[in-house]
Amino acid sequence: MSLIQIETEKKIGIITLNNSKKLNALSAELVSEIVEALDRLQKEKIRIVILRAPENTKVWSAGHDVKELPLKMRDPLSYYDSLEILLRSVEEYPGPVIAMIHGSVWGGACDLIMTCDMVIADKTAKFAMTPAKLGVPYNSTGILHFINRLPINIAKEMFFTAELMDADRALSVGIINHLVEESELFSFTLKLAATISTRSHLSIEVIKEQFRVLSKAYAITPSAFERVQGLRRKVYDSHDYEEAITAFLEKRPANFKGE
Ligand code: KGA
Repeated sequence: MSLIQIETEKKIGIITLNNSKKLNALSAELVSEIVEALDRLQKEKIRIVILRAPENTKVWSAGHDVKELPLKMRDPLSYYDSLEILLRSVEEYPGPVIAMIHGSVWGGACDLIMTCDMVIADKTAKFAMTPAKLGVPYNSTGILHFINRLPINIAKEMFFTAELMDADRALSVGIINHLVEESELFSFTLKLAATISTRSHLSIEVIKEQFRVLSKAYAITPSAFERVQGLRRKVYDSHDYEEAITAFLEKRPANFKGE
């Protein structure tokens, strides 16, 4: 059975994450369905996609499937990790991908909505960036998604506290483009997409690609890159990483030692 639903309405693609039993955790299986859906919509020349969860869901997505993260000694967020494949597929979609948010958004799913081109939400929306809860050395492209979107002090607060940020604050710091009534969430998002669909697809496709290329135009030396990877490795080789993943699986708080 499919973990997502795909519809099209007025040449707008709508992908609904529909695995509520697993709180839409971004498992390799769910991710591959989303990536395939994006490929299919692209082939059908659908120029705008809305990414949503079912109505009345409490959790939009619980983030990376923690049960699929390596337990120790391996980079949990390397280039071919399913989350990373999904983020690149959203970034490279040749038209806007709009995140429509009702409910809480955790960790990798928070990175996903930061990677989407726009975010429309209602008051139930909440956002938490959780690697420090899980002892995860977040990856550099992921950090960059937040640097590009938020003031650095706000991004740091999200990463350092791993607390949920409510919809009003998320609007004020710029995570959310529009905060709308729950009853109007879908109609508002669809109307925004419909407006965009009257503009030049070609122009929008190229402008999106320019934003993508330019927002990544940070040159670092090979040794700086290797240093960052080395620092990250210290984290995923640590007691704290193994302890936090084990604690999640055992449904208990992690006991961090800082080593
Ligand atoms: N991955 C895998 N399983 C998950 C999961 C996740 N991210 N989140 C929840 N589950 C499982 C959970 O173990 C339980 O399984 C079921 O979903 C319902 O969750 O039925 P089981 O086998 O026991 P639960 O906790 O009972 O539901 P709840 O009480 O309604 O609470 C919902 C929330 C979302 C508050 C709670 O499940 C939660 O805190 N989940 C973890 C959210 C999180 O921290 N996500 C970040 C994942 O890390 C991540 O994306 C990265 C890469 N990162 O942070 O660096």
